[in-house]
Amino acid sequence: MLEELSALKAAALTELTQAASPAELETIRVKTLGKKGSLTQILRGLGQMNEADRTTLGAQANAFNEEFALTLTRRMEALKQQELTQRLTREWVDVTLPGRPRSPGTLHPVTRAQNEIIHLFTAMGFPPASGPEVESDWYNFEALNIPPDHPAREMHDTFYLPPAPDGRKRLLRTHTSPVQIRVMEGKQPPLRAIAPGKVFRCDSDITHTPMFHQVEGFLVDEGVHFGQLKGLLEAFLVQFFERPLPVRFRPSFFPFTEPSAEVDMGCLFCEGQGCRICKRTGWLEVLGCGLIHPNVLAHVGIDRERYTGFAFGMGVERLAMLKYGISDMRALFDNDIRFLDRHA
Ligand code: 2NL
Repeated sequence: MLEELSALKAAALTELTQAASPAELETIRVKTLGKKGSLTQILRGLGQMNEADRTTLGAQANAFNEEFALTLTRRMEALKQQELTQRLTREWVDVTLPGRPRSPGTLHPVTRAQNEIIHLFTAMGFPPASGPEVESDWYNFEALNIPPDHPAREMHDTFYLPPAPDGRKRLLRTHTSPVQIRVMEGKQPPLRAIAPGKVFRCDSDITHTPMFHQVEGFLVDEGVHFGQLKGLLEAFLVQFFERPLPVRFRPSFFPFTEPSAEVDMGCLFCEGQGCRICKRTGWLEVLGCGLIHPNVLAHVGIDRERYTGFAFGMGVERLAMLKYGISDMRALFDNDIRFLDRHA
């Protein structure tokens, strides 16, 4: 019996040292100390033995039990440590590697130009106003003294939408003037605002896109005259282009202003000498303006005998191109990330 126990002990301890995983250790433990385990059987058999045998065998069995438990614990620790070392090698991460750079993004040149225009006019007392992009014929045309047979009203230029449920004509605004009509209607002078926003025209080639941005502005009060308009627009251009500039006003025509003028500034690229960009004229056309037509004032309920006003309008894409030296307008609409990064 003693020999059997000794052999059993040797075998069990060898098995423990050779076990390759915690799971194998568990199998050996059950085989030895489980309900039907080899050592368990022997301990159970002690009861039927005489006292002398029981004492000798019992002592040996207890020693076996203790050594087995100790070896099991040590081996378990060793295997766990080994497993951890293997995982640490396998799942190794270099936390000192630099991250993949990600571009934070920038504002589009048109947005930056528009923000700057809004900033400058706000500083000069013209608060920004907004209004719907889907408009009625009245706000976009009639109130602005644009007669039904005016070329700007042709299908060619205006995007017409299906009529409203009440049958009224609907269209995409072709300028931001309707916003200014909405600011004026039902109010009395002094009034002033700027109207930045998207406008839509059914026109598309290298210099025209069906959607573009405009900033218009107006002022109505007693005694408003063209000299104030000139001073305001000159001050705006010098600040926007951040340099002293010659500015000239050429007579022109708009149905909603009388008199009307187009505003040119000295070419930024050749300083008035004449180049491709100014088509050899030395001048760049940048604005339209005039004194608000009395018919327009009457349409919004302002006394056309007592009050006068001025108004102006500019294309934001064109001003952005001149300010940032962009020669092809299509670059503003392609959304090529390399172009946008260059103009950050
Ligand atoms: C241009 C010319 C202009 C206006 C816009 C306007 C608005 C009202 C009344 C009278 Cl509510 N006028 N706007 C006046 C003159 C010129 O824009 O070249 N825009 C890009």
